Amino acid sequence: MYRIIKQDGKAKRGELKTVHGTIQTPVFMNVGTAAAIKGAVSTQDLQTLKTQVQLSNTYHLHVRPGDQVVRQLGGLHKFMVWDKPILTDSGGFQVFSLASLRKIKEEGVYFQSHVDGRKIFMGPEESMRIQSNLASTIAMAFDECPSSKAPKEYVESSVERTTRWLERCKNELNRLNQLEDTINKKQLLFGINQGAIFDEIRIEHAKRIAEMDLDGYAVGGLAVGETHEEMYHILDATVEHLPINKPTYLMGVGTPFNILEAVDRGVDFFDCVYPTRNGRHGHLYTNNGKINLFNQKFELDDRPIEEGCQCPACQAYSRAYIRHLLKAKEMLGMRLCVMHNLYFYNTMMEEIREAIEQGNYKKYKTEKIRRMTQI
Ligand code: PRF
Ligand code: ZN
Repeated sequence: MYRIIKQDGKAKRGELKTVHGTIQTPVFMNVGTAAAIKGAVSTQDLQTLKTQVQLSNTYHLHVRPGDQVVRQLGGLHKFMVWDKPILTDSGGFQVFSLASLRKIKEEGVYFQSHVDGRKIFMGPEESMRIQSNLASTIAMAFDECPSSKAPKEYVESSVERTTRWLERCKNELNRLNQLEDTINKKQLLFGINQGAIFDEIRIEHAKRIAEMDLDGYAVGGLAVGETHEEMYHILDATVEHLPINKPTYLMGVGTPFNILEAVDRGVDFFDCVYPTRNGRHGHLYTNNGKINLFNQKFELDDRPIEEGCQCPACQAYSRAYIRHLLKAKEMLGMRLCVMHNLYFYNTMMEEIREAIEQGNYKKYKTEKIRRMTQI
């Protein structure tokens, strides 16, 4: 059950109660694609980094180790030793970005595994069965994410198929949730809005899926090559047609700036590889902007990554030392950087929630952006 605690303009401060605990929103979900946070960060570490939700991927876990393996070991929570909520993405998007030789048909998608070239078929029912085997807290609907450059006629027919797929997802998950040996019988389903950068298609699709009474609604198909202005425009047009009393999730977004803007347009959930991927490359987020620890100027810098930061990296180590670790390709270097970045994101989300509660979100957003862009 989702409830709004406070609204400030369009910004929502909410909470989603699940069988794995309550999620305070707006929230950033930490990406552990293959049931692992890249950068040697453990689920125990995540507890100290204020992570509320972990995100994993249906496609990756189906290919390796196999969702049947995870199921036999008691589900993803037990497997990775994480008792808080987990959201699984449906596989659609990853199939489109990773797999080769894919063929999209009404029944689903035929493709070759990026690991061993094996031929695989995945449709709405398969995606739901895999996610049910993984026993995540929230399952995502199986969708197609058309390119931001796709012609309007293609996007129109693709979105219609995604709607039919959503109905099939809903029916299949309902069935699975009633089976005796299903691990998580309370698995939630979020639908996904698509429509590339065409307002009318987005709005009509939003209205269609809003009627389906799902547990939450995602806006997919953004941050795939369109401009930031186009993304904000689509959010402005679309989010108001999704049910306000359900959580809204902007998939795969984004920079701290994107998150601050999207919260202001009513988004509750986010996920993105930026903090982990950038951390592994020594790119660090601070309240005074991004820094690159490979830069020569940090060679003798004995200050922490960010003064006052309570993360495990900043509590103990200097920029100079972490820079050395990175240059020596020591795993600890990446690990410390990823931990700092996740802590930065999760702390920003905490500040966002606090600002909405106080009713001064706009002021907070303006000030945060000003600080982060000053250097
Ligand atoms: N669909 C799904 N997962 C996603 C996306 C999508 O459109 C995106 C787009 N940014 C990220 N992850 N299923
Ligand atoms: Zn830190």
